[in-house]
Amino acid sequence: MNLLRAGLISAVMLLGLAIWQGALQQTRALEPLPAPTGSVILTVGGKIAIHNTANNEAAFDLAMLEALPRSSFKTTTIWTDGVQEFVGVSVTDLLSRLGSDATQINAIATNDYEIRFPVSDASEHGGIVAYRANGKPLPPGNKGPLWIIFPFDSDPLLQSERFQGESIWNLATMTLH
Ligand SMILES: Nc1nc2c(c(=O)[nH]1)N[C@H]1C(S)=C(S)[C@@H](COP(=O)(O)O)O[C@H]1N2
Ligand SMILES: [Mo]
Repeated sequence: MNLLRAGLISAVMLLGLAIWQGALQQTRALEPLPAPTGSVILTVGGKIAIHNTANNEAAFDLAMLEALPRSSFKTTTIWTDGVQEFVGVSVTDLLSRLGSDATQINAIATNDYEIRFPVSDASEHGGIVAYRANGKPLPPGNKGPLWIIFPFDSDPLLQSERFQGESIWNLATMTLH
C-alpha cells in the first residue's frame, strides 16, 4: 500500500517535471531575439518564427552567434593544412533558436556563391556555422567570418563533392524553406 502510494507520488512528480521541462524548452525556443549591437555578419530569412528586423529576418552579430549553444570538432579539410579545430553553432541549434521547421537551406556567400541543400545534410552529419578556427576568429579574407563546415574526418561520406559544395565560406545569408 505504502509502496504503491510512494510509486504513485513519484510518477506524478516525474510527470510534473517532464511538463515543466517541456514548458521551459518552449519558452526558450520562443525567446525574442535581441537586436544586434555589432556589425551584422549573418542574416537568416524565410521559414523562421523569430525575427529582429523590420522585414522579418533574423540578424546576428558575432556575439549573438557566440551566445548560442557551442559546437566544436577537429578535422582536416581539403582547403586547409593539418588538423583544424572549428567552433561554431550547429545548424540544428541555429534553426531551433529561430523556431524553424524548415527542410531546405539556401545559403549565400559574400562572393555570391550560393548553395541549396537539405537541412538533414547538416543536422544528420554535424554541420556547423563556424566562427572560430584554432582559437581565432575566421578572417573575412580567409573563409570567414562564417563558414558552414562538416567533421569530414569522422565519416567518409562527408569527403565528397556534395558536402564540399555545402561547405560555404564567407557565409552571409541563409534563406530557410
Ligand atoms: N563562398 C564560397 N564557398 C564555396 C565555394 C565558393 O565558390 N564560394 N565553392 C563550393 C564548392 S562547389 C566546392 S566543391 C568547394 C570547392 O572548393 P575549391 O574551390 O577549393 O575546390 O567549396 C564550396 N564552398
Ligand atoms: Mo563543387
